[in-house]
Amino acid sequence: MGVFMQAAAVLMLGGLAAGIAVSQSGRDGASIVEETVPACDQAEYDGAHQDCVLQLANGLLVVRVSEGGTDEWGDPIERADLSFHRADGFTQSFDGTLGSSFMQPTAEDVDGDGDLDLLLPQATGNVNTTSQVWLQGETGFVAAGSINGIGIEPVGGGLMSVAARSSAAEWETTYYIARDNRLIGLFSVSTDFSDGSCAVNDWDGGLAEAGMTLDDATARFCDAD
Ligand SMILES: [Ca+2]
Repeated sequence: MGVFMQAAAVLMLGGLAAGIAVSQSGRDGASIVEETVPACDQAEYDGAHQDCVLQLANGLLVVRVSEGGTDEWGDPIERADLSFHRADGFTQSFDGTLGSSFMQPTAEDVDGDGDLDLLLPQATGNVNTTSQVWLQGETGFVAAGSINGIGIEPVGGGLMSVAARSSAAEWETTYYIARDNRLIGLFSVSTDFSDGSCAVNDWDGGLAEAGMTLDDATARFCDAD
């Protein structure tokens, strides 16, 4: 697929129920093939991901998947060639990876700024998934780092939470902010439902950066019922 270019004008016409019609054009501009690429939440995983499309409020994000070798544990890595076709004509091409996870690429507003961001799953264990996070800004998507947990969501004030299950009854929720489009972990909250214990763990002054004292955070994240 490397020699083909996406025809953005045609991309914007898609929107079929099961997927989105995508035209591939050769370098001469002639349309060579038209195919229907599934929406990512409809795509299949059989040990490898397939090409898929994310429909955003402001455009389309096309994910092209190819083999990318193996990681240090011998698990397969897939190369993800991404192209963002914004409705205003802005386009961006960038490379990510996908890994051994049945989770699909998703578009979610992880930082709560109103723009959909991108999560690319790298590996899923018993419960938690490691994902690359790409934040969307005016210049498209920027690699912001990786998270491990069951998901990431905005919790107000620019904070994002990533809850990870560490055992049957124990959860570790890490709170991040984005600084220069990089996720920075500020503090975490350890909860054990077997004995009802809960503790806030400050990370190198992160609570102060979030504008909270230990007491504030404990009241907000541990004592709230
Ligand atoms: Ca966002």
